[in-house]
Amino acid sequence: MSETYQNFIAGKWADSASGKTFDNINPANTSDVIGSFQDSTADDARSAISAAREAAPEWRALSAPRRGQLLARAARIIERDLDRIARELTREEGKTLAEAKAETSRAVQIFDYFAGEGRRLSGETAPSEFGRTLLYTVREPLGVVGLITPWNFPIAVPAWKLAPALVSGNTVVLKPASAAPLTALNVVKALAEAGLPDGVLNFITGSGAVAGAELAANTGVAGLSFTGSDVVGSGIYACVSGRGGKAQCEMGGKNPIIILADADLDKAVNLSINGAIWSTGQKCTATSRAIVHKDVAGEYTARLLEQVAAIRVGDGMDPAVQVGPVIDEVQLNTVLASIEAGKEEGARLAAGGGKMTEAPLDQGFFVEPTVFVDVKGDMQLAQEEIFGPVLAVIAVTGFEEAVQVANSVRFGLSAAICTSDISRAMEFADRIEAGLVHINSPTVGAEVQVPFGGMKASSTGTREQGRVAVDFYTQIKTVYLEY
Ligand code: UN1
Repeated sequence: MSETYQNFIAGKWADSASGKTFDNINPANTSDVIGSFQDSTADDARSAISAAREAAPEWRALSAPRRGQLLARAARIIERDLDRIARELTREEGKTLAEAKAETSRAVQIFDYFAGEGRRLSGETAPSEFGRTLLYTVREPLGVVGLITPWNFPIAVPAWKLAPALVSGNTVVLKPASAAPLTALNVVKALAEAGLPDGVLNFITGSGAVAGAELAANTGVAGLSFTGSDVVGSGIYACVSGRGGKAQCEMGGKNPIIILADADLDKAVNLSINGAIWSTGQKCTATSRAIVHKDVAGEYTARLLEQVAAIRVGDGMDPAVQVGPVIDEVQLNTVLASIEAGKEEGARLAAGGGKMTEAPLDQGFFVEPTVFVDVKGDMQLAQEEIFGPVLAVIAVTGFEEAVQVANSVRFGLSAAICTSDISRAMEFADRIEAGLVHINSPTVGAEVQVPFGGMKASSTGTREQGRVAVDFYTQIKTVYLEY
């Protein structure tokens, strides 16, 4: 019998008013049911919002350093339980245990970083034009914020929204993606154990179209931070900003790595595989286009294919495995459809391309690491986000064409270049339309102490992480004091 998990509202565990649940399945083995979660209704979301509203005055009255101390305590609890949390993460999301442990450690770092922010949540003072006047600003919380988080980083993304939201003095309703809700629940439990007062953090599971939509539409939710697909994010942004709320959406990417003729090709191959294939390509920061100088494209591709052929795909619990499954059947079909479309539009499939059917991989949603060559920049394969282990290799005549191809997509999250020419690298940093720029490092990865986010269709609203993360979760009040 698998366990039934409940919503957490006003400090109490509760069933949904719907009386319905949905199953959380292990993507590496679909007969392994991790548990049932509440299929929450709009009414459940409204109860969670009311609980958050009620808890708001007391929470904002607690000083920011004290709020920070609670986050630090939660960090210690996650650290204590890291092994179990990471195992449950792998079981529900599919990434390898090593990746799950690294992500859980990242959540610890995030809570520690924002714990410190409790002592730095400062405003500014300015000279007043008038005498005997103290002119200063303070940061105030928004009130109730809604957080809608994705399945692909089921602990890091909830952490990087929760920590700045809470330290800034907001109360929260968190709705994680239905494909990986247990890990978010583990974070909620850690914060409750750390002593977060009842109602400060409320947790509901269920469909984005019902519970998530209520968070977007409800005027009691002053701010909503979302990470997920482009289509859903654009809808949320329109809904929240349309009613005068504040919205922050982190959405898709179509991230390139440029490989110039002077690049260290072994390094270029490693960076490409790291960005495109690890975590099964299921990162908004994943590399999906390798834009390679024609003089080295043949050699780069040969070395890439050799490495790709050696990748071990399987259940992420197995320490020998390097790549886990995709998250579910819908995603599997989306990835396979993108691969088919790539073949139809004339790209040449050089590795992978199919579902893995050999036992025991037939029990899960496994896709072969896939490489396309002879890709043209305007093909769908080079334009649309795939969110799977698929890399498109595009040959170009030089730096100019590389930058032009790199920028010719609607997204602008992350971009990398591999070169030993520092001037070219800096010119790339100047001209690339991306919020995250990597020089001789992969398109993936995000350190907590610096801003994270994209340009163009990748992001709307202010940046996450770093000191600027609190910009979204606070509003500034300017005070004139004449004495
Ligand atoms: C990373 O590259 O390690 O949902 C972080 C995502 C991003 C996080 C990427 N918000 O994929």
